[in-house]
Amino acid sequence: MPYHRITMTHFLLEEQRRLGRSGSFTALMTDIIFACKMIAHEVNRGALAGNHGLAGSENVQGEDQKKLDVLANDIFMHMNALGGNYAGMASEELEDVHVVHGAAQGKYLLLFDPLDGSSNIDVNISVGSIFSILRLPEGANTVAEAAFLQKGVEQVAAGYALYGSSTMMVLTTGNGVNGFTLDSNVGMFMLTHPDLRIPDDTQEFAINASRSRFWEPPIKRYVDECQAGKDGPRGKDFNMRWVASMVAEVHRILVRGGIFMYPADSENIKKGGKLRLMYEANPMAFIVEQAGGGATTGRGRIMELQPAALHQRVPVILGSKAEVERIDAYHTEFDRT
Ligand code: AHM
Ligand code: MG
Repeated sequence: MPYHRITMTHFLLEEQRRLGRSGSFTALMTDIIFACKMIAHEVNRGALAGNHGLAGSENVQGEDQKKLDVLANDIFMHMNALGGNYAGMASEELEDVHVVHGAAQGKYLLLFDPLDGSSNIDVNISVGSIFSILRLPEGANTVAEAAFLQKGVEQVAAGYALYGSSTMMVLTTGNGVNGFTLDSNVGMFMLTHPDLRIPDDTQEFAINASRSRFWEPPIKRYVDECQAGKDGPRGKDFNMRWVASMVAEVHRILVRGGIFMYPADSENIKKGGKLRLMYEANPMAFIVEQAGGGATTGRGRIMELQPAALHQRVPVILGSKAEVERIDAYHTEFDRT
């Protein structure tokens, strides 16, 4: 009976009561939920809305922006500024932090990637929005970049919206991970995936194998061993996936286990890696760890890195805990020799 389900708003209110949290957290999540519903609507309309293709501009990372990157960013900025819950925001699509002005300046900072995996938009493959919420540091009277440069372990909440065959939101506030599916008939997210836990046992890995010529030996060793299958050192066959959409990959791992890797390699290391620490790696690491998995650069826990810049990039390896520990061990062994 679908109408016996718990809505995301009621879930948040219940969690607020249970954990003795203030109502402001529920309010700020409401703004994010609105933004994601609007982006879902635009993504779903696809070519009908004339939203496909390039915007004709580049973002701060020198990447071509798609029309939907720009639109999703505008929606996220607008909806989250309206509620007055945030003191500042930072986005993959904006070079500098955005200070939210207004009488009731909020206590939180919002970092987001409004539309991750946007190379998939024009081919109708899943994309998503990723967000990370931090507290405005005590005594910070200016909302400059420095206020945002907090370690991942300081995150108050993190989540993503997945615009896939159904629209979902997955959220952690540091108390497990819960998934909600949008019932588009009534316009509400319903709790469908309570207490998501990443299965320990896995036989699936995700990596962009076209970059194998650039990989470091520990990554090459791990992938070679997976590919060797039953007759290799792992003694079992593995399967491979690559959606090129991190939200979709992380979601698959939350549901059926596995590992996702965008490691440092000899080519991307000049920039520090491919994925961005503050609005891609940290929120996903928080979610994955809260679901019982692990998240590392190969040489340390992602959430313990001290960020040096807003758009900093990092190597990312996350998923089933035993696999993450194995890859860490391969790096340690390699670095020792
Ligand atoms: P984006 O933020 O510009 O969309 O880039 C991030 C995406 C991730 O979602 C995905 O894992 C990766 O880039 C795909 O990279 P590649 O093009 O090398 O397959
Ligand atoms: Mg991105």
